[in-house]
Amino acid sequence: MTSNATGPTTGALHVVREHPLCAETPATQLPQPLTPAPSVYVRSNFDTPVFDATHRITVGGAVDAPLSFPVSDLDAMPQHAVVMTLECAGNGRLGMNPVPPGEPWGFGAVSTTVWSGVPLSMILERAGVRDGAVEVLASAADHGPRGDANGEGNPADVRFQRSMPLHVAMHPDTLVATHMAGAPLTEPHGAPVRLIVPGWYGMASVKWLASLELLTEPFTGYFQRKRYVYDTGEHIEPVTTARVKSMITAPVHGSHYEREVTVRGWAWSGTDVITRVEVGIDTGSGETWRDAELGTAASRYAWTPFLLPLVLPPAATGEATRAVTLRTRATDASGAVQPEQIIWNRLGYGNNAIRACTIHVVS
Ligand SMILES: Nc1nc2c(c(=O)[nH]1)N[C@H]1C(S)=C(S)[C@@H](COP(=O)(O)O)O[C@H]1N2
Ligand SMILES: [Mo]
Repeated sequence: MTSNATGPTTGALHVVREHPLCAETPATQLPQPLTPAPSVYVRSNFDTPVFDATHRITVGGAVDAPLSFPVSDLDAMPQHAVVMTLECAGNGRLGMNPVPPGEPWGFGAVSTTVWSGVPLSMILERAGVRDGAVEVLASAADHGPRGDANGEGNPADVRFQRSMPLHVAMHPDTLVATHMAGAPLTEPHGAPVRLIVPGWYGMASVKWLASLELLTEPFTGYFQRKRYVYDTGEHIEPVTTARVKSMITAPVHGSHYEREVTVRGWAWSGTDVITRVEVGIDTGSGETWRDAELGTAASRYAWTPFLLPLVLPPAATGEATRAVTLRTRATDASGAVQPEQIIWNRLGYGNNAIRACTIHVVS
């Protein structure tokens, strides 16, 4: 199991790209139920926008009464906190073959933390959603040139914008968030205000939120139809909910262990709760599967811990070590199971395939 992309681990983050900042949670921090705030992964498409203290959020489109209010107004509204595992749709891209274009993410573009702020539904209700509205479009303050926005060789200035269906926007856990891990958002995570969309891959959680617009037709902008889409070559579909997935955090791939080993890790799904994690154990004579014990997740949207203590056979006579391959397969309550093979797509999103971890048993 290669746990991280290549690149330096500078302090709390494992940097994949410096400008704009794209950085993974280091493998050493992934065993934590709540990722320490400085180690929450960062994915930014453009340089961090500059806000002034008077930053206002506007709400328009198919509403009864368009709104414009300063971010500070959010503090006076009812607050709601959600513990959530946030994963970049590109997490695990390096595991694909051939590796698709895009940020070279290893397996650390996933973190779990507490997000808090005001339910988006409250703001939309204040504006009054009109009949006929089907989506909410969130527009951010960051933007930059994209070569493929208007066809080949015709770069255009593109703003970060994503939409979601109205029912997702109205879900009580979808937030206009101002805080992460109990502290005001830091710049890389979208200060002063961002969306948090539980159950969806990270791209829906628009940072540096500037405006909300109720649409009567589905949005077809760049980040909805050209990026964050599953492109199979024949068919293009926007990326939405996070696929069922699991990750072994111990033992560590490539390391040496004594015969008693406890397999531990996390399983999560944007669709429903985790109901089963199986561990595939291959000590050299074929793989056998055993059910791991599930622990309690911090919330419906947070990863579920699993563990399975094992006593592994010693190295064969004359051998110093025995190679043991471990794999995990998670299932959620909707019946979704991690696939054996990667579901390859041109832009490399949603890699939730079963992954192997090989260890060496000494004695
Ligand atoms: N405005 C804006 N919002 C954004 C992005 C961005 O580039 N600009 N990146 C998205 C993606 S792809 C992910 S995975 C998450 C990452 O959130 P984080 O950096 O707080 O971990 O932010 C999303 N929101
Ligand atoms: Mo992402």
